[in-house]
Amino acid sequence: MTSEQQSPHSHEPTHHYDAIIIGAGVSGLYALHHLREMGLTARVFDGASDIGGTWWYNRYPGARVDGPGSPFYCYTFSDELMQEWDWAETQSKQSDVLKYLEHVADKFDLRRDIQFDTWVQDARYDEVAQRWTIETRSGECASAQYLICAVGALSKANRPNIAGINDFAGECYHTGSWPHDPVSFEGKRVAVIGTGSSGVQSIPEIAKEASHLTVLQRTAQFTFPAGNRPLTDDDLDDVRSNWDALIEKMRAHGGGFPAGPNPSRSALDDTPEEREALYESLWEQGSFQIFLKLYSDIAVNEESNKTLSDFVRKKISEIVDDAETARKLSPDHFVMTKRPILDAGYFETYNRDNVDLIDLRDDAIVRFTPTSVITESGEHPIDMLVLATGYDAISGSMLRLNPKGRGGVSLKERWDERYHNYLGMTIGGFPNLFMIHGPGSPGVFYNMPLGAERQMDWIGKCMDHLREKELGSVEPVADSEQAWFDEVTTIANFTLFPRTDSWWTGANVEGKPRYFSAYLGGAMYYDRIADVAANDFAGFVFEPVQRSDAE
Ligand code: NA7
Repeated sequence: MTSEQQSPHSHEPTHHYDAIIIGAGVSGLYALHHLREMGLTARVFDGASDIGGTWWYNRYPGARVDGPGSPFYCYTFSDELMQEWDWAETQSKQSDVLKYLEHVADKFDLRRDIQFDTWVQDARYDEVAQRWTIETRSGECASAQYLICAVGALSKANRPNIAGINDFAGECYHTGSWPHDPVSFEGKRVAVIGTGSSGVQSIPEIAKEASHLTVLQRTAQFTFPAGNRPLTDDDLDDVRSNWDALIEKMRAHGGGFPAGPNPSRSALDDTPEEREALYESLWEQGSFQIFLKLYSDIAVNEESNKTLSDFVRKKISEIVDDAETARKLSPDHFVMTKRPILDAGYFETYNRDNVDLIDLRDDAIVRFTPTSVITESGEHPIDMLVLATGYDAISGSMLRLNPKGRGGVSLKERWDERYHNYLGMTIGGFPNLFMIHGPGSPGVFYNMPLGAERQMDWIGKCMDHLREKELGSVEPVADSEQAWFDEVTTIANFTLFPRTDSWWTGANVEGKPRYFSAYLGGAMYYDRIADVAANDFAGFVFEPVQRSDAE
């Protein structure tokens, strides 16, 4: 018997639903809407005080969409929603995305089925009742046939374990749980740890206000100009009048963008001059479009990859005045194999007199004191510490929930060495549990609102199948999990991605299993899951509805 088995819920469930959804972010909101459309009862639980998930928490200065530009980072299920919403900029700022989600919640009256400020601390499957019971931190219990985990791929903060960090007495913020009240950097000496998307977006903004900024960089990053600009009425009219065709294009594209496939030629097919001209024009244009118009083999061929990384390193050396700083800022991994970043004047920020860069590879942090950070080269007095140190990504929030499946076995036990799953949505031994953007799915490699809709639509079909056939539970068999792992791994190993330490490979969190767990097959994923549904949900095992003796 596991330790989890010995601590059953303290209360009986007081509320019963068809489905419980954990998380009121982009995925959870759509899940609720879709289940209602199916005529099912559903309740959403979220620890935050309002909707938004990642867009609720990530309020750091400079926070913007750095994926598909607006208006394509959005839901597609309602034409009316598209027609009536005015996006302001191509790379929407956090507050605009949140306003959009608030509008969605109002328009579809979602809040009445969402319970905020409610942290779900336990979820257990009852094999006899074929239902999940969740328990909240305040001891409230509820049950449902289905558990939808919309817990976010980038939700559990990764906080560095550095000597003395808890003794630091100044203000300290993680970008992923930024205060709601404005934070002033005015006249302050600020240190930022981390140069991923959050660091790269916030560093130029902090530098404008702080008296001094020290950036503590562990890994230099490839970042590209965001090219953010206001959207004109013509831009929006154009999108609105072609919306159906654009949705089709997004659904056919590997990343869920309204673009055709990348040019089908290798970087090595062009002359150095032709390559330079292409890279220069993409750099000039900016935005995620850069990645959609690159040669097809940048992420799979070392030599092709080097042509682009050399180009970016050259750009860094041109932009950054101090040669030593430019050297420190020049990444040495394969470009694209860490999350590509879009920035607004990131490299230029290092030309400011009030900004210093410390390369932790040459000058490691020794410890924090109440008033400073000490690195090998000396002490740096600071008033504020910003942790832009990212997340225990992809698997972290599922493991934090740690549901208990058949026999009381916990997810932590099941996922000890690998994130066993089938289709990135289901887990053997955890019947009737579905993940959105979980390990094994395209997740963060896909336009996430669209990906959430498409996964949830499939989950709805699976639920329909159970209803029609009067089945009580569904879960994948071990062979389909193994085959799915092989498929995910084979596709990933065809690329350069697994060869770089990143949060995609679990390398950013000590003790995490180290392998590439996202499905990189692009649009093929949606064909795969559609085929499974069309073949009576091949690879799954179903149980009939259990009848109690009294019935
Ligand atoms: P990321 O991309 O994981 O970036 C975190 C950064 O923090 C990255 O530069 C890390 O270096 C660095 N880091 C993490 N832990 C430490 C410690 N202990 N010491 C020094 N530096 C550290 O997170 P973001 O929040 O920026 O972005 C997450 C995603 O959100 C983003 O990709 C978008 O999809 C939206 P490393 O590279 O691991 O060496």
